[in-house]
Amino acid sequence: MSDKPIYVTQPFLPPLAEFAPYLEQIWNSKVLTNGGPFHQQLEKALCEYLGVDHIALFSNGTLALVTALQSLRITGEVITTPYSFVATAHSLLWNGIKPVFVDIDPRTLNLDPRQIEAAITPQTTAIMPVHCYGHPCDVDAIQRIADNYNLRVIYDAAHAFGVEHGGSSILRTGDLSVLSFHATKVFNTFEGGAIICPDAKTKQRIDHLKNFGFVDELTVVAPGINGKMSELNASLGLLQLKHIDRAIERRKEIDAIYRSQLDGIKGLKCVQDTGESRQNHSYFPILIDSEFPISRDDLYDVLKKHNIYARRYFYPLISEFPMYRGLPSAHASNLPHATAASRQVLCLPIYPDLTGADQARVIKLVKAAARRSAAKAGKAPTSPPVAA
Ligand code: T4K
Repeated sequence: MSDKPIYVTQPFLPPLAEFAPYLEQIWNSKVLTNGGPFHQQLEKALCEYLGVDHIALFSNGTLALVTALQSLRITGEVITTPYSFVATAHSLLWNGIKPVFVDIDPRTLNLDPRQIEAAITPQTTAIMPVHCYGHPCDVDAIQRIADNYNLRVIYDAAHAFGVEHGGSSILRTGDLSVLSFHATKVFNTFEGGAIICPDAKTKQRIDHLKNFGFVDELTVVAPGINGKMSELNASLGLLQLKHIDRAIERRKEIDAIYRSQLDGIKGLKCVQDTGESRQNHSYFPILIDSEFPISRDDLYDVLKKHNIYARRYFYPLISEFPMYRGLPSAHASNLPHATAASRQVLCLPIYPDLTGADQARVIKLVKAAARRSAAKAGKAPTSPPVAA
């Protein structure tokens, strides 16, 4: 196996020389954290870029989720999706809240609003949906239910940096939205995250909560956590913003090539957008069903054997992990669409530095796997033949 490894993603990093002046400034000022100048500049710059009113930066998306729930004093039960990264539900457990899993819409892979009402109980206080792969949830339907039942809505928008819906930021919907700036995300600050909130008062409460609950030197108003973003991460964020449009543009090109090459292969479906007016192409998930000549796991293994590390996001479902599977809502019979998607999904490599040749390697292997296995099973090829 001599081919170089290709991972599901690789962080975008600007030229190192461009980062040096930021580092110099940090070294000279010796202001490393606690809301320094880069932190303040990045909050302002992100509000402008994303088209939102208030943003509170965090050291990662998970602490931002935990704090978002605290800031709205959410308790009891929260309705959420099992088809996500574990951090979504973990943030509920960290707050002593019971997650109630509701199935996804098989077309969008997001929380299905039609299933939410049946899961509401007197203990329900909020809904935590996820804009999975950066494709917006049905925010209008979710808001209608929330308004009817007096529930709060906190979006896990970890995948949704820069995504717009009807010409406006998707982060403006619900009560709060939470972003992740982890290395694997469209916009990264190494580690990082943020809460987007609609008003200054909520932002102030969030800012207290992420700084141990300190209001001033002598006043602590809540048992807050240390969730602050450092100056190093914030300065990188400022630099990343200069490159982000080109990075998303490059993702769009890669996405288009996958679709043109893979769409139409029997048993393989490229997950579609949900009608967003601006996409970010954060992931490239395909669904492999029984009409494809090999299983999703066999395809994963074939790629791995050739040093291509596609990922099964999100398998297993959150509801299948030991700390959740005892919940009544975690039963597979309650979650048929999420269960099916988690067994079919494979996320193919997509990131700005993925070369055309590397992407061609991925596509060729997917097509060849389908063709060879079909031949072995005596089936007709499911895709146009490719050179060996
Ligand atoms: N909500 C949702 C819906 C999320 O998806 C996430 C995170 C969160 C909340 C929580 O946000 P954070 O607290 O993380 O800010 C990764 C990420 O660690 C995680 O951030 C992400 N979601 C999740 C979907 O994926 P792993 O365990 O799959 O990551 P890992 O280390 O296997 O990385 C994947 C590939 O990326 C590697 O094979 C190579 C490449 N990579 C990764 C890192 C970390 C690099 O090239 N460089 C790197 O530094 O979880």
